[in-house]
Amino acid sequence: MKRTLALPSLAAALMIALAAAVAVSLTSGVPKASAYYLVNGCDIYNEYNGKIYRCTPDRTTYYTPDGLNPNWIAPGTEGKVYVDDLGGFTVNDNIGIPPPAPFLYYRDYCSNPDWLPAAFEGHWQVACYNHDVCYGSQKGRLYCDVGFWRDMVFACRSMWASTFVKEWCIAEADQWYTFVRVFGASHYKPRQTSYEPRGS
Ligand SMILES: [Ca+2]
Repeated sequence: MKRTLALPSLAAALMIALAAAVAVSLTSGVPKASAYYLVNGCDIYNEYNGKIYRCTPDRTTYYTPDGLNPNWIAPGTEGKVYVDDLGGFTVNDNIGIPPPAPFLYYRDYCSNPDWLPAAFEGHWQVACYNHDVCYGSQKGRLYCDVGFWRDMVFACRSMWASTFVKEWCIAEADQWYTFVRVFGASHYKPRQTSYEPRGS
């Protein structure tokens, strides 16, 4: 009987050793700087998801997970943009669209599915509200999504928390940004009333 008990623990020890070896081989090629900030003091090697996030040149935010500088995406991008009477381009943000409802701190503006990690949802309510308002105002879906990323990152960096928690926050913001890029299109509709966004 003692032998049958010993075998699983030996197998477990071997698996742990194997996992450690794999972990070492995976991380050995990743540049690591002290305190996880890379040479320019702004780019980060994110310990939580193993990705590197590059600061924008003005250092106000990071490039999106799909490599865009949020500050370079103009209103109207990937949205409905019309040519006006004078030949210029306008975004139809105030053509028949009622103004948005004000932000209410006790509402939940993040309509996230259960399977999406949401440890920082409480920090992103303003980001979610702004994103809803932006979609409702038809300011351009990509423009709204990169703004959402910028708002979430801002909230992560503003938190009173350890570097690791901030990196965890940015890793989840990455997932949320990817989520709105993939699933946001059907929600990109003009606001119908001034009770929107409602939240829940
Ligand atoms: Ca929610």
